[in-house]
Amino acid sequence: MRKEIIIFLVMLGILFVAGCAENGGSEEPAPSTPVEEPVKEVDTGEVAGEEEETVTVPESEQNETGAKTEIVDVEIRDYKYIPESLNVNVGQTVRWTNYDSVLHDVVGSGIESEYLRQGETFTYTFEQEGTYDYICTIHPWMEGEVIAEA
Ligand SMILES: [Cu+2]
Repeated sequence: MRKEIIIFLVMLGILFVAGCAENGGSEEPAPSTPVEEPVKEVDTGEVAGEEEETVTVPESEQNETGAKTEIVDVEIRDYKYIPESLNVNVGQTVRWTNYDSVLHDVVGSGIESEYLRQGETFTYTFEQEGTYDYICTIHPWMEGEVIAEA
């Protein structure tokens, strides 16, 4: 009987030790909670990066508006100059484009283009301030003007 009691006590001791080992194992996940806090800091860093990307978009738009001031377009469409009256700064270049299937030209105030076929362009740079009236010599009722200001 003593041997059975000793074996019983030994088995109880093994179970007790095993229980302590399991409790010790269950305590290990607890330290994992502080690990989640550094992850939140990384998230705020990513948001700051997205804000920097949105700032770069307006810079490209500024470049586009700067390029538009170099050449100003006038359309020749349906026997009209569009716009009929145009204000530019001295030194700027105006580009006329004929969108009609018939010939047109741009003549007057020192401006003299060739006959422009459909899709052809004519450019003139206004070096002096003043009002430049011009017409189409083929259709003299077509009138336009460019006002160059210093
Ligand atoms: Cu014409």
